[in-house]
Amino acid sequence: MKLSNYKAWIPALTLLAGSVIIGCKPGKVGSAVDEDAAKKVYVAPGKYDEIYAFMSGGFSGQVAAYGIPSGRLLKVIPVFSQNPENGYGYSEETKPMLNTSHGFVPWDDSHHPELSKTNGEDDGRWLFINGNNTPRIARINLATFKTTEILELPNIGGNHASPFCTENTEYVVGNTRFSEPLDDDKTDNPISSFKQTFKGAVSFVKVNKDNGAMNLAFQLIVPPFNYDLAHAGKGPSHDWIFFTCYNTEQAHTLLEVNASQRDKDFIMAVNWKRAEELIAAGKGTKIPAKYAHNTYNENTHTATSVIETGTQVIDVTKFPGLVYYMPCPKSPHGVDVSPDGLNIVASGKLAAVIPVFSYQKMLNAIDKKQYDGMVDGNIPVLKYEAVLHGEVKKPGLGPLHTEFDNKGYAYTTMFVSSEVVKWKVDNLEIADRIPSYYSPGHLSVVGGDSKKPFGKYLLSLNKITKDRYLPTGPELAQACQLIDIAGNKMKLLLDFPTIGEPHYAQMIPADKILKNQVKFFKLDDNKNAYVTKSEKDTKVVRNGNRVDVYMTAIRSHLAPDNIEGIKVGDEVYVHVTNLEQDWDVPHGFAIKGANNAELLIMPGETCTLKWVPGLPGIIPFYCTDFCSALHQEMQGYFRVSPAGANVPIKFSIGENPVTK
Ligand code: RUQ
Ligand code: CUA
Repeated sequence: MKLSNYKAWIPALTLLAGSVIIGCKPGKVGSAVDEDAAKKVYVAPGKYDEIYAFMSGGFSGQVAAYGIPSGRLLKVIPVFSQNPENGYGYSEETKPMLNTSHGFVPWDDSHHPELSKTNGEDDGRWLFINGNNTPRIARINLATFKTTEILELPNIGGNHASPFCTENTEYVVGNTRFSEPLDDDKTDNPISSFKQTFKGAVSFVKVNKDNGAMNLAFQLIVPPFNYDLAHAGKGPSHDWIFFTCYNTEQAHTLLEVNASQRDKDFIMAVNWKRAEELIAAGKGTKIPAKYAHNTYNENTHTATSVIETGTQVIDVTKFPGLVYYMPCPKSPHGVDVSPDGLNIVASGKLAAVIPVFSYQKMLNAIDKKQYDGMVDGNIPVLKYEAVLHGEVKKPGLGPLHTEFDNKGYAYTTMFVSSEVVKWKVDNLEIADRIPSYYSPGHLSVVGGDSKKPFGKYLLSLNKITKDRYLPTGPELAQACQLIDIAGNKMKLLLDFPTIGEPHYAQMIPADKILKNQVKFFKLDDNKNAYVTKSEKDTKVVRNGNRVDVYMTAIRSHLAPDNIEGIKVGDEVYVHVTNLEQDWDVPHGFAIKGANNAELLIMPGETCTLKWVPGLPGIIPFYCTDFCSALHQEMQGYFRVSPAGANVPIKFSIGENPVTK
């Protein structure tokens, strides 16, 4: 496609002029916006947005928070990737967050942000997100917008169907995309032994309801398919969680062809309550496993990484009533549960219809043993017709994901036909469709996977950008579109670019987040092992070739700011405590030539930069965050002497006479 509809952004420009026009090029639907679109996304200077959108950064490994409806980027929250902007994964305090059983892994591919839920509603406490590649689940504290816990998951490859919360966040659940032999299978298995030796594993991570702490409670060993996505039941279906599986062909090569053979794959329905009971009754088997569990303590401002061993597993083929398969056309991707918990919507990438399964009919079919064969000998496959509520006919091409509003409608993305389709859940009739540019993957409605959707806005998270923005070389900006769903007809409001790949997003009314905001950390509560609570306590301590610098930062100086006696090859740890006790006064810290990022220290926090000076000389350091009128004066010097030198440790501030 050539760059032909650059006028798409004209409406945004007209905002500046305070007037509104239709930014429409004749014949180009892609540029058509309603007359009042500009007004609807315009958030006046100094005003807050109504909604937070938490968007996964996809292959950036991060999460970003945006204001909706403006589409303004508010913050990038580092999760699985090092972030030099604030030293996450570079400072001594945060490095342990990225530890795994494979060692330090400073990147991942994050797909699904999931807000914690109470009674099936988003409660605004935590945001979970999966790391796909080296399987992990992270928890972000939404009071501080910091990642506070990362739990690795053993026995799986590709933590894609993850992390999905049960109705009260009893568990966050993840399932394997790439089935593989269990970690303790030490056989040198050939890949061709897929059907015999590969396994799937569903991980149930227990979440402490008071503090959010995660623990791997148990794993269910399931047949080796590719498990793609999940959603837990709610209300009547509270006890169940549903997964899509593709590659029920069990191919291990050229899946494009070989995993698209069967007309129907499966939805896997798991009764997690029953699994919990089996574990409580001692039916689990303990198997060896090794996985990292990393926790960031908000009082010490320090992360610790523990390698946990062992996990409890249940082989689902041994316990009837635990797992059922429902046939589902064809290579299903998303699976979504309606707000009342009664309908399960599956989106088959290659399917011509959207099947909607009835929870009640599923129970009846189980009751009456309406089976259509077994998987692995004794996992029942329920009859398609017996469990079907109905099919949405002619929805479009390439359905991927569905969310719901507060008026009984569902919205489904169509990847191939590039549109969002609105349909009524009770009669399965299509109510509206709107083009989306281009090829939407996920969509997000405010509260759209919860028991009480808020509605009003929908984000279409698009995979292909083409001509939507000014070109930026071979790689174009990532594309996201805001759609107004308040009325009968959907209306395109805004295009805005995002970080990484905007894989999925969850949106929540801002007041649920605002009320918990931490404005600064109390210095009195700072329990960091290297905290310095006042300037008079600053010091520099040598211990062999290790030097600890206890430094403070306050507008507008770092103390001490003249440090001598450092030698080439020393391991220098600079522990900087920000003494400020006020909102929005971070200080930064950087050292010339340090093979490291900067630190960005929040008020009341302590952060540590490790530096090994390689050359003798005078080395400046400074505050990197423009904190005050005299920010540019916030600087100092190290004197680095040759390795064998005899210069004693000496540190000071304010000893130099002011030059007249
Ligand atoms: S999947 S584009 Cu990684 Cu969420 Cu559907
Ligand atoms: Cu502190 Cu600039």
